[in-house]
Amino acid sequence: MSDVIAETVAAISDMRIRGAGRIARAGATALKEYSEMHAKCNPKEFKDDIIRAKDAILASRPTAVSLWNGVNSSIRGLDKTTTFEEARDLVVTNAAYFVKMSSEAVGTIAKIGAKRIKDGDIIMTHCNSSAAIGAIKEARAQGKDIRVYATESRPWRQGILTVNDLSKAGVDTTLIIDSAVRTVMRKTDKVFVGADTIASNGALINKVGTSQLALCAHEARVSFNVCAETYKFSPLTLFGDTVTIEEREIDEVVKSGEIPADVKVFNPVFDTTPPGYIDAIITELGIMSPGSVYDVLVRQLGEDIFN
Ligand code: RUB
Repeated sequence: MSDVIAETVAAISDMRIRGAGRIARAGATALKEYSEMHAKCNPKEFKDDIIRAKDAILASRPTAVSLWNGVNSSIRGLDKTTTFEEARDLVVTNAAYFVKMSSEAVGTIAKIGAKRIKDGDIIMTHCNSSAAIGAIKEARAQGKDIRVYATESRPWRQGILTVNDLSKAGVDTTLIIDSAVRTVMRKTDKVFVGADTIASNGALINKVGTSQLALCAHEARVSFNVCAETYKFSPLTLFGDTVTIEEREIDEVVKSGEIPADVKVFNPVFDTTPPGYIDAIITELGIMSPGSVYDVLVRQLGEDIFN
């Protein structure tokens, strides 16, 4: 495996690069750089190398379909190319387009999402989503006086990144432990979270604990908003695949020797929120209900759906 692919796979696996949007852009960028530096060879050899690289990147983290969409859109049309140059240029152009489009989508979601946040709102967020944080920061930049409760998000504690980012942006931010979600929901007006994957039925797969925020929001009649670029929508689920929920090492939860050797540790890092608990999915195409995800997927796939 080339250095650029191996380094990206390692960085995604050990979470130096994390968050569904970022890993997707990292995967596409790695394919672009690998193509640019690939020595001239026969097209078949190049295509085989790219497919191997794509598969290695996909194996780095299994849950976020953004990664799948990022790398697969980077190689779309590769099988139809006939020369090395044509194949290389296709991957470089496709990957660059994905990176640009996905970054712009986050900016658009921030603008649309901010309109859903009113002056005086108290918002709860979970983990560390650049899309959700973007909307909150945009609302603050527009001068809205808002407060945010951010969950710690054990075991990786991505909430620490979130509170640092929000605090720097001048947002009145309070860190809470994950088990305080139901208690604090009573003081909350709106929940804003991100997405790793949205299934064709509108179900949300995001950091473990997201479904607890959704349940508590439902109970307290607090609106539950998901900020998600449409490349987080999963074409795979349209054709019956289920989403693999990543399980990570137990040493992320307990230190060695801390618990008896016969005690097992289960460390799923994502969970599923049923569509009925979601009020709005805020995308770069606009705000939609979970029931619209199917139509967007069908439109995105276009003629490919019949192949
Ligand atoms: C991060 C997480 C984020 C989504 C969306 O999990 O669950 O909410 O990935 O993030 P992890 P973004 O830290 O395990 O990657 O909006 O930045 O794409």
